[in-house]
Amino acid sequence: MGDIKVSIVVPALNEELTIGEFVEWCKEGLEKANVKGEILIVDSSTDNTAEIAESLGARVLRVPKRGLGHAYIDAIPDIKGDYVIMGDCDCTYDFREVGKFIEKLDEGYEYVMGTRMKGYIEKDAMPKLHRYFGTPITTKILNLMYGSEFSDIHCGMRGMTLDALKKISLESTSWEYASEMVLKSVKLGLKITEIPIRFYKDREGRLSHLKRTGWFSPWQAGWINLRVMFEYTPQTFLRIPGIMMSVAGFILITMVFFSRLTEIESIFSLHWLLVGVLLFVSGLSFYQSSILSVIYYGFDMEKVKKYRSRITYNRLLFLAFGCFIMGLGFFGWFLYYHIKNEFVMTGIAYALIFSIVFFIICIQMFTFALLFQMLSKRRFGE
Ligand SMILES: Nc1nc2c(ncn2[C@@H]2O[C@H](COP(=O)(O)OP(=O)(O)OP(=O)(O)O)[C@@H](O)[C@H]2O)c(=O)[nH]1
Ligand SMILES: [Mg+2]
Repeated sequence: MGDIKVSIVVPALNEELTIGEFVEWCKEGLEKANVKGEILIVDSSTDNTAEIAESLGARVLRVPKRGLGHAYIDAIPDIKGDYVIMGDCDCTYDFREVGKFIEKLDEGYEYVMGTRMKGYIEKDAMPKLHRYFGTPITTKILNLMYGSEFSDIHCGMRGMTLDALKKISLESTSWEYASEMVLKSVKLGLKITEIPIRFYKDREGRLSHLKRTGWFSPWQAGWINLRVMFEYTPQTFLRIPGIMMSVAGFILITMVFFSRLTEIESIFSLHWLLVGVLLFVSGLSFYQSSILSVIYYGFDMEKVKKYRSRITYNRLLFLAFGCFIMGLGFFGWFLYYHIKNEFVMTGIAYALIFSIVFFIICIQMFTFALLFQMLSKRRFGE
């Protein structure tokens, strides 16, 4: 079996209407490409899909019905080829053209994305909502967030090397597998290309699973795909705003502090101090979360090592302790004058707020130190 070059891996859920023709298409595609391949149907059907597929020479892996993404995850240990071509078995993607994917993989590309948008879309094959709204918008958002140039992130027909698929280490169990694979291929620095494909409408009598689930399912699919985009790159939208907010907050807090110290009548009142605190504290947690996400995923090991060399558990704990001492200092200052003024709240209330600020930063630093250490240990084992 070791000489199998290509595995066509396709999930199936009650597709007896099309599975026979689909397997024939795959065989034709592999024959045209002149490669030895297998057709692996990841089946959760209750109809005759498995029997039909097997009778025509496909290999069937029976899995529980746990979503499209999960079907792919289940299949990985059973894949025998060096190349993997994925898609649906509803004869909407033209697997007779599987050779185009194999050619690109032979050229050294590790992830080959099909694109319907640059290829051919049969009339009524794609609902207008998907074609002109959902797909272009989510594709644009992903490109913006990940610096990529895909034209159709929801295209189900895609090819990759088995190594690339294993590196991608799919986690999504439902439709969001589509975005997860695409964005991870970028994050992992795989060699990527796109090829135009042909997309046909569903056969008479076949109702797409998306439609079977109800009118809300395209919206749900869009939403879970969007969610996953944010999940894998928090640093993209947290790092810079985090730095900007904490610097602005720090400047405001310092201004208020010095204007109180010199007792100059100024515009930097208590309200500005509160704005400063809000900016600083939220900016800091944005920044900290961005660092934690970089370490957790480890997509960019250079960056992980850079953080690791600059930030250490000890340094963070000392910083937290320093903030605690500062908090105590300000609190003592406040208490001394507060008692002296017979508990009348005067301008000394500022000292109380400064002490609260330091206590909050102390807690933030301490919890960050713990999470940072836990994740670094996971990643580096030290
Ligand atoms: N094994 C398995 N296959 C599934 C599951 N859900 C869907 N499939 C199959 O995966 C492929 C894609 O399914 P869907 O994303 O629901 O797509 P669809 O029904 O073609 O709907 P469109 O998005 O309109 O094309 C089809 O071949 C389905 O039969 C599942 O839970 N388990
Ligand atoms: Mg389909």
